[in-house]
Amino acid sequence: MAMLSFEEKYRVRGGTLIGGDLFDFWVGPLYVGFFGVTTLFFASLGTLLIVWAAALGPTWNIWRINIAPPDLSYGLGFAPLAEGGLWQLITICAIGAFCSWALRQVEIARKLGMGLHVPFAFSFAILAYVVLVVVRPILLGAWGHGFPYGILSHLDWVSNTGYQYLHFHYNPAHMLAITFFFTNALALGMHGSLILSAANPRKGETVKSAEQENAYFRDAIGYSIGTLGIHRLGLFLAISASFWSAVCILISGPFWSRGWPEWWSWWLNLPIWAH
Ligand code: UQ1
Repeated sequence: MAMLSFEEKYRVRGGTLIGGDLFDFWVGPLYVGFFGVTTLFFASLGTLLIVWAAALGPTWNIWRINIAPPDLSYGLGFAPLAEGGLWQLITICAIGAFCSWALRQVEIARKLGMGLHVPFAFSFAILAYVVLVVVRPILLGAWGHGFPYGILSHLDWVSNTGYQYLHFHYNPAHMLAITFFFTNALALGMHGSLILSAANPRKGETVKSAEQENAYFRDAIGYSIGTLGIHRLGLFLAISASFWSAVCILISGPFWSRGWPEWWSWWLNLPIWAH
């Protein structure tokens, strides 16, 4: 593959977090790095363990394969491989791969003298996963509270866990998370369409600039957040969606074990209503 002219300029040694020059090179278009190697190690081992666990199960139907966490009776101990132990090892590999990937993002950003916004953003996705399979299970006292690895089975888990709290939409943190997901989709829809509209002028006309982008929104709603601002807003909305998702499941069980509709009785019990 031909190397782009700017790639050569930026392919410089250094900026690594550990290991010095160890693995500090490129293979084809990809940077390797110490954490590229650890990512590959954890991702490959984890995938092999998933295939092994699937082979122990009753089906190769991709929708129905299910790798369950240990039974609640194992508490926070290790379980035999075929009884959730593989789920535990797969979870360790997943966290190893995700954290390696985040550190790889840090090393690449450092090499290029960029900010650490990408690994910062990605860490919120890792946080949401770790809350589900590590933090909440520990607070509830058993690995069995983690979610099973399977396409349909993890959906069943979400559904069952939701109904356990009667109506999950009454969870205030869930409300916030959904609001951020929807607003994020709105912002990206507005941003993507605005950029494409500026990049696709009438036939024969030049591509439009940030001036027209700003003017469009000032005309439409009297306010433009600006070209840098929309990206700050997008990052804030996206990490907030992940953050409140993590909070909404973390508080369900460890900090609130009844139905979520009942949580709102604090509102009905305010002393300001006429009796
Ligand atoms: C916006 O104001 C803006 O600045 C010119 C953008 O940058 C290209 C945008 O993409 C969008 C969507 C907006 C409008 C957003 C708000 C919150 C008013």
